[in-house]
Order: sequence, then C-alpha cells, then structure tokens
Amino acid sequence: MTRVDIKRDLDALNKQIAAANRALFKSAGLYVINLMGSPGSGKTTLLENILPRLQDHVRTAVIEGDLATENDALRIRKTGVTALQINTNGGCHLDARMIENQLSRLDLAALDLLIIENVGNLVCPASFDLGEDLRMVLLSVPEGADKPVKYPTAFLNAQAVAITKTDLLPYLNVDLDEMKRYMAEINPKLVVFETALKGGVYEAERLVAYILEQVRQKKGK
Ligand SMILES: Nc1nc2c(ncn2[C@@H]2O[C@H](COP(=O)(O)OP(=O)(O)OP(=O)(O)O)[C@@H](O)[C@H]2O)c(=O)[nH]1
Ligand SMILES: [Mg+2]
Repeated sequence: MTRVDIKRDLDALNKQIAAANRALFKSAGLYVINLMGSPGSGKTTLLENILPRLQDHVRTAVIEGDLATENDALRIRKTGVTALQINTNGGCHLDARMIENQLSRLDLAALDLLIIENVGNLVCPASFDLGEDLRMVLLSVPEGADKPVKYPTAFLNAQAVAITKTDLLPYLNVDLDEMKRYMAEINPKLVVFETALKGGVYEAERLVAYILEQVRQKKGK
C-alpha cells in the first residue's frame, strides 16, 4: 500500500468517526464548538473568561487538547466547569477518535454545550473534523494581518473567527481592517468577532451572545 493510500484511509476513518460523534451529539441535543488557533493565540484565556457567562445560561463542559501537560484543564476547572485533558504526546491536532474516547467520561444528556480547545496550531487541526457544529478560529492581533492568506485552510473550513488581543493594537504595527479583508478574501461567509482584555475586563459580549444563540437554535428553545 502506498503512503497516499494510507493517508486516504485515515482521512476516511476520521470522517466516519466524526459522523458518529456528530450523530451522538445530535441525539443528546448537545452543541459542540471546535476552537483552534496558534499556540498562545488566547484560546484558554477566552474560555476562562466566557465560561462563567455561558454557565449562567447553558450547561457546559470543555475538552482540552495539548501535546503535554494538564495546565489548560486545570485553568478551566478553576471556573467550576468540567474539563477533560487529552495529551497527544507530540501530535499536532486532535482527531475524531480522541474525542470519541472521552465521551463516555461525560454525561452528554446533562450538557447543552461542549467546547473543544484544539492543540495550539494553525495548520494541522484544520484538516480534522471532530463532529463539531461550529469551527471557530482564534487569530490574535500580534500574529499579523496576513495570516489568513498564509494559512488559508483553517479559515476556509471555519464558520467563525475571533480576533483576540485587540487591546494590543495601539502598541503594534498591525492593520485590523487589512486582517479582516484577508479573512473575507479566503472565506466571505466567516462571522468575525473581536475580543480584548482591558483593565482586567475581558470584552467578548457579541461572541457570548452568538454562542448562546447557536445553542438555543440547536436545542430548539
Ligand atoms: N493583552 C492580552 N493578552 C492576552 C489576551 N488573551 C490572552 N492573552 C495572553 O496571551 C497568553 C497566551 O494565552 P493562552 O490563553 O494561554 O493561549 P492559548 O491559545 O490557550 O495557548 P495554547 O493552549 O498553548 O495554544 C497569556 O499570557 C494570556 O494572558 C488578550 O485578549 N489581551
Ligand atoms: Mg490553551
């Protein structure tokens, strides 16, 4: 068997398991977000800050993906939200089987929302469906305006983007409008949010409202 055949088989297997995950999430009425972005783009910080606001309305759990350590799960648990940690031991992304393996550890029927923080990477996670409803990419301002066109797959396969760390705009030579133009060039359908950490307050109101609305729509509430 050639290398190409093996890759094709693995892609097909991942799609199959992702479809099974999606069916399970649907039957449990659970809305699932796959959160991806470069290392340090602010994925866990976003979750730490929006989880308490989401928890006021929907029952939420988190699955964390990292090469090593339980650091991010520990950070999330401090908010009172259940967090499971997957260590990929060198792997640069989560796959559908890794998620499937965690699901028996969660009471899916008692949840409305599951957020999966993928391994910090703007390339590998983009090619692996986990069975999610929403794929959201985080792009932080310091990474630079041209990242959507340099790493297009993540933006092409996502429905939403959060531009994080906009509080740093005054200190950096980064053009926010240019970043948004590049995003629209790759995927005009992307819903784009901005977040900022200002004076100790994390600003993400539109993003929180959007997530709550998506959960409500899936649950038919
Ligand atoms: N100024 C500013 N700093 C932020 C913001 N969000 C996150 N940070 C900082 O950015 C650094 C990385 O944040 P994390 O939330 O750990 O990033 P991550 O994407 O979860 O990183 P990995 O899980 O390692 O991929 C931390 O020092 C945060 O305090 C923001 O909105 N503004
Ligand atoms: Mg993190």
